[in-house]
Amino acid sequence: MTNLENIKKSFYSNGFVHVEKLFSRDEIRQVLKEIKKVKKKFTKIKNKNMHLTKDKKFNTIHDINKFIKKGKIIDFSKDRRLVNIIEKIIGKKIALRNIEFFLKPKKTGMKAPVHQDNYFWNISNKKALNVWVACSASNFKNGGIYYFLKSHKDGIVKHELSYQPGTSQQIPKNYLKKKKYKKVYPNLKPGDCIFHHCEIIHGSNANHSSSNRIALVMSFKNKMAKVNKKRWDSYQKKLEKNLSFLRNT
Ligand SMILES: O=C(O)CCC(=O)C(=O)O
Repeated sequence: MTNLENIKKSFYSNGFVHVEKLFSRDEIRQVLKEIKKVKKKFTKIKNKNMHLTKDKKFNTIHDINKFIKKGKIIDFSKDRRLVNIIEKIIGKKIALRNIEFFLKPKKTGMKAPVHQDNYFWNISNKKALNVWVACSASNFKNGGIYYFLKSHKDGIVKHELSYQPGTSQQIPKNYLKKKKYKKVYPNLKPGDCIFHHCEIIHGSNANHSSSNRIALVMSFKNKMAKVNKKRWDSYQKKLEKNLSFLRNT
């Protein structure tokens, strides 16, 4: 079996696959420099795509691809090493959906509530995934991403408002209690990537540690994959409810 076939097999069996050292430390340093620049830009423009911690540090910034059109981060989204893996998993001809930063600063970085990405994306044939690029170490201690193993096999689950910034909906605790999935915390080094299925249940804890946990997240879909319009519209209303709650607190 080729390496790409092993990656695909692991992805569909577990719901995610951890690929070590896909990018070099030097490439990650370049990305970190760009992240700094984007943060500066967002400090000036302030909009609904960004969420701050209680001590006013950037926690998440979404829709980065609407604000930057060139540079190392955009190059990453077209990088052959990445594209080969994505095409093996969801089929040829892929489209970038979104680029986000999950910056989770030390001490005050906020949790990402437990969710499934496809609850937000509404892609009917599920030919979509997230690429989670570690730009720092990421593990159990510093609020690293965690997964409920094989949970993508059970389809979309009911969510409720999270009342949290950055990830507006969450899966109720009693559902997870009933299902008894195995919860795993991958241990990533800078340059490692995770490719995760759009329906794997996942989240991350607050970062109380003394080290930042920085991730660049890019989502892709197969070009032919269609968004379910009715579900999309219904989700937009739920998103607005969460945003409105946050605006008024
Ligand atoms: O990085 C995190 O803390 C959460 C990221 C996430 O939810 C995602 O990549 O879908």
